[in-house]
Amino acid sequence: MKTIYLGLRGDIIHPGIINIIREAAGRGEVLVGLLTDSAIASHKRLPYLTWEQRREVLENIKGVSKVVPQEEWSYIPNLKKYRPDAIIHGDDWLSGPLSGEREEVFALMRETGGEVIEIPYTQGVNSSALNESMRSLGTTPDIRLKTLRRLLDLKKPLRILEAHSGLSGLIIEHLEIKKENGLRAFDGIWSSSLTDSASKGKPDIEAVDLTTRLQDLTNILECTTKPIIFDGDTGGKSEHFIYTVRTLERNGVSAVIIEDKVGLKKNSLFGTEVAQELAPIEDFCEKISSGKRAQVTKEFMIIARLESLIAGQTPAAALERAHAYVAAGADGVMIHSKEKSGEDIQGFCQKFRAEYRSLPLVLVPTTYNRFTEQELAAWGASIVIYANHLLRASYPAMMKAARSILENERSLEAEALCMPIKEILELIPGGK
Ligand code: SPV
Ligand code: MG
Repeated sequence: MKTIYLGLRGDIIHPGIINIIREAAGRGEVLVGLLTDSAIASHKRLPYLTWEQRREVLENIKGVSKVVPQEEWSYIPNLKKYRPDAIIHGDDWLSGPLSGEREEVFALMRETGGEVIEIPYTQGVNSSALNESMRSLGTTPDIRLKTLRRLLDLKKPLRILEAHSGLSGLIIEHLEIKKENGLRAFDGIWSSSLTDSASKGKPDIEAVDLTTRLQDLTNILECTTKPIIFDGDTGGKSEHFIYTVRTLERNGVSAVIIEDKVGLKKNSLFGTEVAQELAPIEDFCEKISSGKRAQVTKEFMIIARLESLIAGQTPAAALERAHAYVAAGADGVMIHSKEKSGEDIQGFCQKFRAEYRSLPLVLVPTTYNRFTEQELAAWGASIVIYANHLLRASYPAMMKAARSILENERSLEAEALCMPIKEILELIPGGK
């Protein structure tokens, strides 16, 4: 009996997949190479089902003999490992992003004397289109909440961008660019206190109460499915923080980040002469552990934000606080700085990673923005947050249009600065 290799994502089973399994089974034993979460995460959005769940489904489909993990996006390592007599694929890879894979597979199979079977692609159904329509149906709070931890296990660093409205959330949800090694997209959303308050014309001093922050968050939740990290400011009093934690969990938020400042909170990037006062270590630890005790799910994360560098202290002082916060139950730490050189952050990361090999470490490179994500990951970053860029990009664009209307006493000239009405209607689901 010949062995026929079939590489699959297997998240959404549709008639096209049943067809290719049937075709393969007619030619021999079907060995399914089931892509692992990390193989998929490098190219496409994370599957809805875990690898084990997907394996269980596939093993029970008629015609499948065996399911093995395919750890890489490329078929090559598994073809070398299992040496099947043939590999089967839909002819959709004749052109487009998979054509490179096809060439590699042909070359290898020629070398090993194996066969490449191409069958006509089942028109009208494919996983990508189904994935897209599933996304439009949304997600559940439970699935969304867990996604951040799943992603943290799979790739570094996670790329998170700030949203302050449904519209900005839609950009993060849908924007993808094609790169040589697959599609590139954002992994999740930062709900920023700075941009949330600024979009309301208010200062970033915890003046926007949690209820109002959550109303805005609801707009983002309603039109997105990606995981959300919530900027919890100082977290308020421990007695109040426990309610915040539960409310965020109920809404499907994956993590809250709270900062160790006391008194009237000012934005960390604000150029004040007077340094913000840091919370006594024990008080902040108590807040973290109250939050941890209060949470209902095991996946929700409380991340402790260290403001030591902002307050003019050394990386060593920040590390001392990190020790205490982790011991109090923090699921990760964020280290912040407004130093452009990035030296202080790098110094902290080095010390931190020497002690905590895999504990999530969050960086917010607003000022030290010349470092790429890969460089920050090499320092030890698990998550990179672009904390305010959509709001800061939108304001000058709005100013330009407003100024043009004032200058010209009509909107003809401003038209070129604006997206066409048709496009904005198409952008919003159900808007047409
Ligand atoms: C925010 O986005 O509100 C933050 C990050 O807290 S920062 O503005 O850099 O302090
Ligand atoms: Mg903030």
